[in-house]
Amino acid sequence: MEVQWYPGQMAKAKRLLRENLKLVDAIIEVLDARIPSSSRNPDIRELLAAKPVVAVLTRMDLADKTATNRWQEALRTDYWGVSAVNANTGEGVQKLLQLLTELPRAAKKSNRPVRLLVVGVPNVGKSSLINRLTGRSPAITGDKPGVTKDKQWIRAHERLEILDTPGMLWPKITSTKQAFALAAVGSVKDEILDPIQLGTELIVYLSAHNPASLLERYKLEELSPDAVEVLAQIGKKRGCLVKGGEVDMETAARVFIKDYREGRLGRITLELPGEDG
Ligand SMILES: Nc1nc2c(ncn2[C@@H]2O[C@H](COP(=O)(O)OP(=O)(O)OP(=O)(O)O)[C@@H](O)[C@H]2O)c(=O)[nH]1
Ligand SMILES: [Mg+2]
Repeated sequence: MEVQWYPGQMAKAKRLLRENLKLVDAIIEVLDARIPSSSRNPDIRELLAAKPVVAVLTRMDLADKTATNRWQEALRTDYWGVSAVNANTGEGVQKLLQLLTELPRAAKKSNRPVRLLVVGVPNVGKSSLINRLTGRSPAITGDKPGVTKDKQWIRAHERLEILDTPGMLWPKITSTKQAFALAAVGSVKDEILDPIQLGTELIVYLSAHNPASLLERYKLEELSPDAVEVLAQIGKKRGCLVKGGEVDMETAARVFIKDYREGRLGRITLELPGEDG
């Protein structure tokens, strides 16, 4: 999990990104399949515009299948290519590799492999994806003419090399809805979150969009319109109690958020194409 972002850090991240962009032919922007819109960083659009960008939706195993298909379709207008993967198991990675080998090289005459940089907001699956694409093969150094010497390239395919360090993008938070989405999937620092607030917001969202996920997971008879009450019921079911039988609300909220993040409530996407990000 990344630290809180300050203007100085953002400027530094942007500078590093600008430097690394010069070295590559194309970019992979990693997005969380449950919040593809909120996990994009619009600040860097114009920076990336010079090279082809492939959107990779990670955590497809945690997202609604139909929603992921719709997102892939919708994102195709903005990206050179779009793919969805489970970066833990490798599902979808072969298809992505196939797509990546079709990328054009910036320097047409050279015979070297296509070079890629992976970018994305914190905790979105950048490192997992790089490991999946490269099969953890040993890093190869890029000390060839015209390439900065201290960069490590990892071979992903005979025609592909990936820069070993991903580019960190800061979450761009412009609305409470977006703050909620990024917090729900774990891309903002947990320490700056109020778990009870996030937990109750997630309950409000699920009560409206997917009440069955709550009813089934926690074996509830019905959902109270009061999210705090629902959180207390969840805490009871999950054994988050303090002496005297009272529910420990903060622990209940943390357990509930973890349940969502790990897919124990089902495959639930939090935003759909066309909604305001
Ligand atoms: N279920 C599931 N979990 C994933 C997937 N991709 C990544 N994860 C998990 O998400 C967490 C974060 O993954 P990382 O690869 O470390 O993410 P990152 O973007 O490199 O994170 P930072 O470097 O901290 O910004 C890990 O616990 C991964 O196992 C996926 O496709 N499905
Ligand atoms: Mg990482």
